[in-house]
This record gives sequence, C-alpha cells and structure tokens, in this order.
Amino acid sequence: MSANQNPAGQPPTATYDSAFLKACRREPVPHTPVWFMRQAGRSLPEYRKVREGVPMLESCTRPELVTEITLQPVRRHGVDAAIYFSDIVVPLKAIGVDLDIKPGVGPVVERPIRTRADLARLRDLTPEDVSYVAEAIGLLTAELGETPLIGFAGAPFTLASYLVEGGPSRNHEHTKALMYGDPQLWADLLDRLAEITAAFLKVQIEAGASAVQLFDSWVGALAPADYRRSVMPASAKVFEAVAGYGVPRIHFGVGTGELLGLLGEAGADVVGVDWRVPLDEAARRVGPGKALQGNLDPAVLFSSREAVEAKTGEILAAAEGLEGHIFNLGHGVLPSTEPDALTRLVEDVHTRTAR
Ligand code: 1CP
Repeated sequence: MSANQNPAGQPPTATYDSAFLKACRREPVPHTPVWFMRQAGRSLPEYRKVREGVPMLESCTRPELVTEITLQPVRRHGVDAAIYFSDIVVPLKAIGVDLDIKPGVGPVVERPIRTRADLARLRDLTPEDVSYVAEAIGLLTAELGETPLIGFAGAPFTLASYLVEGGPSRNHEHTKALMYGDPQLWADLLDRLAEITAAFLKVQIEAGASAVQLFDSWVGALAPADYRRSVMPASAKVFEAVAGYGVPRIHFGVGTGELLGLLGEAGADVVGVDWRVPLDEAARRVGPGKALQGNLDPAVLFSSREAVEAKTGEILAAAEGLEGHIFNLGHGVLPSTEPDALTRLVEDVHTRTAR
C-alpha cells in the first residue's frame, strides 16, 4: 500500500492536504491548483543548461539529474504539483526495445512491432529494470515536502502507436491496420503494454508518487466505438491495477472531445480535457464523480498578457461549480513558450481563486 493513502487510523502524509490532491478528491480547496504538462523541459533555460550534452533517454536514468529537472518548474513557477521527469517510452527502453529519442523528432523504434514474433520481444517489466526511478523518487519526495509528485506512464494505445509505426505518426495507419486487420494480435499487444504500464506505475507509487497520470496522447484519432472495443479494456486494466493504492488517477488525451465519457469510464478519478471542449460541457460529457483537469490552449501563451488573462478568466468561469478542478494547459508546454508567461499564469489563477 502507498504511503499516500490515508485510511482510518493511519497518519496523513505530507502531501495529503495539498490543494492538488484535495481537488483530485473533489474536496474544497484553498485555491485552484495549477500544474502544466511538460512543465519540466525545453521552455526553461535552466533545463537546457543541465541537459547540455546528455541524450534524452540517458538523462532519464540519472536520479540526481531527474531530481533537479523535476524541481526546476516548482521553484520557478510555484506550481502546485511536480511531474516526474521521464518519458513515456522509458519503460519500453528498460525492457530492451531498440528505441531512441531523436532530437526534434521524438521516439523512434528501430524494428517496429507488427507481428506475433515481434510481440514476443516485449517482456515483463520488473522494478529492477527501472531502479533509477525509485531512487529518483526517493530523492524527490524528500526535497518536495508538501508538494505532491505526479508519476506517469503512456497508455497502451499511445505506446502501441510508437511501437507499431516506428516513430511519431500523423495518421497512425500501421497502428490502425493492425487494430482492424488482426484484432487478436492487437488485443494481445495492448494487454502486454497494459501489464508493462501497470508495473511501471506501481514502481512510482510505491516509491512515493502522490498521483499518477496516464497519457493517451494520440487516442483522439479513434471513434468512440473503436475506443470502447479495442482500447478501453487495456487502459481499464492499468487503472484497475493501481486502484488499491488510493492515489488519484488522471487520464488525458488530445482531441478526445468525443471520448471524454469513456476516458472517465476506463477508471480515472480525474479526466484531462484539451482546449477544444469548454470545461462545463466536458463535465456534462464525463458525468458526476470525477474531477476535471485543464484546459488553456498552450498556444494562447504566445499572445498578450491581456489575452492570456481573458482566456484564463473564461476557463475559470466554465469551471465554476465543477466537483473538482485542476488548472492545466490543454496539452504540453510548447518549447518556445516564454517562462514568465507560465509564472504569471500560476499567480493569476491562485489570486483569482483564493478562498
Ligand atoms: O531532448 C529533449 O529535450 C527531447 C524533448 C522531450 C522531453 C523534454 C521528449 C521527447 N520527452 C520529454 C519529457 C517528457 N515526455 C515529459 C516530461 C515531464 C513534464 O511534463 O514536465 C513527459 C510528461 C513526457 C511524456 C510524453 N512523451 C508524451 C505524453 C505527453 C504529451 O505531450 O502528449 C508523449 C506523446 C511523448 C513522446 C515524445 N517524447 C519526446 C517527444 C518530442 C515526444 C512527442 C513526439 C510526437 O510528436 O509523437
């Protein structure tokens, strides 16, 4: 069981009463909590400096470097949660998949997974495969004190899209060819990925992560019926595997307006919303019993202060009356974002929502 759980008779943890965890649990908050997807990364000069000469995947295996990079946005912006610095392909690399993260491209897989023989190359993930993750989280939680740490993983569909395509893809044609053309192999692949993902999230929770987010970034490429039939069982298996820890589970994808209800149904406590659907409408689609996270368009941060404030006001107005709201962007921070715009945004949300 996680140290973050607070069942009767157990003392609360340092992060238990944080605004972020309260909002995830749909409890009253002192202010609307804020964090940003991809808050640790290329928008920060201090990140670019410590990453100089260190390849992306190697940086993920160095606990001191991971700790420093994870803390950078907390120090600079005063966000309400840290997100563990890593990448969705780290557990795949850890089980021996021949992949790399190419600068300016993203994850690239040498030999894509498209046949049953390819699938046999995906073995189980053990905690020893990612011992640096538990080590980094130990360092991080000591530094973070009352600030919660969010662990994360890629969801089976989004991981499969990289493995089957061999890299980033606009149309996911090989992925869909497998999904429609060989449903049994597809189901087995997603089930394998669900097991790897669940094992990876368990490592993070047991090491001290206070919440977890499942990134199904590219699942918006699917129609609801296909999502329900071919993807939801695997994502639900991941959520179910970590349900017993009692840490909030966040589910996010891009372009998922038509899937919001199903993303909640898969087992999430919090549903992430991109900027295409207003939060009040998203709440209707998701239904009761879930908090929402979102949803400022990351590109808005390139406009004037007044425009950013106006958009922020619209989001907070749409969030009035939600059971729980965590302010975030509708997708990750864009690399050329002005860091001060993010700091101002955190201050603005905190000031406007102080209770
Ligand atoms: O050298 C570099 O700096 C490479 C850029 C980079 C960074 C900073 C990549 C390559 N990954 C990361 C870190 C990362 N990846 C984080 C950091 C923690 C934080 O949020 O602060 C996170 C959460 C991820 C997760 C991730 N990786 C996702 C899901 C989130 C999302 O943005 O949708 C996805 C889809 C990836 C794949 C990936 N890794 C890197 C890139 C450029 C991409 C996307 C490529 C594509 O377009 O398909």
